[in-house]
Amino acid sequence: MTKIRSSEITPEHIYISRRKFMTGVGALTAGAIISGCSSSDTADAPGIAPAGEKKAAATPTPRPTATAATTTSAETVAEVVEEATHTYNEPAEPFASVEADELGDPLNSYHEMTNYNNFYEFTTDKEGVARVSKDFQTDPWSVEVGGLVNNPRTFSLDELWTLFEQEERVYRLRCVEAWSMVIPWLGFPLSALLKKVDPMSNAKFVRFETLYDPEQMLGQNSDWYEWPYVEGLRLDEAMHDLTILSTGLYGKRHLPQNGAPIRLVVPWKYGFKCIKSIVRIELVDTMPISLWIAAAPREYGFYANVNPDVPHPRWSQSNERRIGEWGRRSTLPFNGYADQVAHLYDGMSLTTNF
Ligand SMILES: Nc1nc2c(c(=O)[nH]1)N[C@H]1C(S)=C(S)[C@@H](COP(=O)(O)O)O[C@H]1N2
Ligand SMILES: [Mo]
Repeated sequence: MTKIRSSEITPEHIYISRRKFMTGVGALTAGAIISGCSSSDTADAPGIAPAGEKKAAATPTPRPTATAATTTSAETVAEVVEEATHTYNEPAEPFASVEADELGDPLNSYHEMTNYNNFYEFTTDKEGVARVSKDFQTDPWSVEVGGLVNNPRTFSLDELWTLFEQEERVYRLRCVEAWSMVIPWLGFPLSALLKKVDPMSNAKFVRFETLYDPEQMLGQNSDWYEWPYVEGLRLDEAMHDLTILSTGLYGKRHLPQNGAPIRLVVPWKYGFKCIKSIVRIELVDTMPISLWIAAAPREYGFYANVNPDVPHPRWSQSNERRIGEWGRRSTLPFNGYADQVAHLYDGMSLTTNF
């Protein structure tokens, strides 16, 4: 089969490889898109090692050869996703249609993504989240969408899977703690959901809330934070095509530790914006106060755009540790998505609006 350089498929500097899946009929439209998000660790907390096997130390990876629109792997991933969509059963094996992101960085393993997590509702021990959250009940589930909208609506889990075309998006995830991963998410653009509820013209921000259930989420019994976890985006950030609601990863529906059954993914921002296990989405006219802003306003801003030039008050953000690699790599402005998103902040100081 013909290999096509990604640069020949799309004009963007960052090409996105996107696979679309028609959940209703299983028809496959292979578009050219994708790009990755994700990930994490506390480079600055020595002694914390990611779970999972180490990948061989970063061998230079060739520029990605893009997956043309008609490869077998696209069909395979479509089948896998269709099965997950119709039955909510995960496919036996984690599956992704590509091996690397658009920069050529290899995907992190399924094991790494599901065993090294931040989910403070369960525990602050990254390697303990998977165990502690194992029995978290995520079905039935519904997401209430309201506030300044013309068509407020509550979506069932089933509707979230069937009303929206599920896509694979490979994104880098960069935690504010200076670790990162490359993750093949499943999900759909947040804009698709927002269009269904029809935001009013005075809506300026989107506010997201995680489930509050201290009996299941024992971390919510701690007074250190104001629960439930809240995050927010400006409406134009929320409508940007890179912003997705994610229902799974590696072709499988989410496990509790990754924010089952549905979580936000905004690849150009620090990972804490990617709020997990969402139950409420509200369109509002004032900037939401996130859990992190409430806890430490000098350390965590509303925008939280990945920015190597603005240090966290307690550590540098100029470099990061990719989980599974030895050594460190430079952090890219907007986590490598500047060409697509920098314009959203034209005329704003990225230092005062951190
Ligand atoms: N509700 C909730 N969402 C959350 C968090 C959390 O503690 N609670 N942690 C955030 C942080 S700091 C990061 S880095 C990412 C980690 O996502 P992952 O565990 O799926 O890699 O989730 C974010 N979403
Ligand atoms: Mo994070």
